[in-house]
Amino acid sequence: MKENGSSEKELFSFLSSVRSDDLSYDRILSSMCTRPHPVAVRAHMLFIETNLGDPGLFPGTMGLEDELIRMLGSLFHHPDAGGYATSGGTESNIQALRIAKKQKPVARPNVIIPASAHFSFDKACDMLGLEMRSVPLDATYRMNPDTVAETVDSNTVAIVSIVGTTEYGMIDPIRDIAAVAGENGVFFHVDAAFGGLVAPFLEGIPPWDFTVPEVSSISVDPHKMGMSTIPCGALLLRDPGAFGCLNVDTPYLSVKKECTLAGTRPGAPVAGAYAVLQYLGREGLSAIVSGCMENTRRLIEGMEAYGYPRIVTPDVNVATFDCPLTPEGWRISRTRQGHMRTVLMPHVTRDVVESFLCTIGEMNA
Ligand code: 0PR
Repeated sequence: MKENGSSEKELFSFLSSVRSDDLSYDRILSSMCTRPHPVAVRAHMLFIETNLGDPGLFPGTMGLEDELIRMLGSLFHHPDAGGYATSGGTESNIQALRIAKKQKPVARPNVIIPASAHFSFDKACDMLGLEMRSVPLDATYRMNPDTVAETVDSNTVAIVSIVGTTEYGMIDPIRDIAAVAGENGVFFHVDAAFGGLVAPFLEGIPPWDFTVPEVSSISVDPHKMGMSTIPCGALLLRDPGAFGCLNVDTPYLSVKKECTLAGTRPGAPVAGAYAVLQYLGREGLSAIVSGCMENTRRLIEGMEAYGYPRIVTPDVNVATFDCPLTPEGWRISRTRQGHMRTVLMPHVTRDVVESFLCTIGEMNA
């Protein structure tokens, strides 16, 4: 640190130049985050100094968090679900597995996850001393309920399924896996970090949320398809009382117990998430999801016209291709199997898709 501070002008000219080293979302097809909605940014700034780690000091913000959870709960057909705003899918998944483990104290606990699971489960299992049983997917890149039934045993504390897989955009057969969880009395966590704000607005998706009675918990991230400011995730529990097993005493705070993983928690992104959901409503969110799905179909059609077939028809706005190209000026990613992976976020508009297809066409010529 310098002895004497910089001038504001000098400082911000430096910060602007650093920021310009970052890529612009315009040409990013590899991210599950997007430019936050303007109302999210405005709400975020209004709550910039709030700390939900000591909610008694910020009762207004705490009420907003409750309201956010209520909105998400009712979107998932259980307005009375318990929940809190996390820093994202990783924290939500860790917390869900902590609860599952505490609910079933066995000597050698294991968790069954699909091979498509996000790497946050590796972290969670490592931290919690859980054996991670990763089961292979079926030919459609979804978790296979029969394989889950063969893998579950008396030491299984949780089964995890995914709504909107990170790499291929698939929705697991939640009802069938729920049946296995139910028969074995096992905690069933649905990771809808990405798809939780997509699936409610799609036609013809089988029930996957709290309407399925065996679903114990759901992760959903407003900072992904909710266009909130980063970081805002949420963990919802069917039984709000189940959070109690995580409580620790916080004697000198304004509340005397805390079940969250983080201590200090920003209220600003919670306000951002609330603002987007309230401002857009179901109709607005549904229109955004329709646009993203339409663009996903268009990209698949365009890539196939150039001879690069889809790997699978995705349930949500993630498209993957058998395509070895590295399109210059664009960011795409590669799945573990080496397939080209694109995420059709709201910033990937129809014009962006056409421009990307032009690049592919030029490389193909
Ligand atoms: N569960 C699922 C299904 C996810 O896709 C992700 C993240 C998580 C959990 C973890 O969420 P957090 O990262 O919020 O803790 N999926 C993205 C991924 O790994 C996250 C991401 C977003 C990565 C933007 C890169 C990026 O530019 O691809």
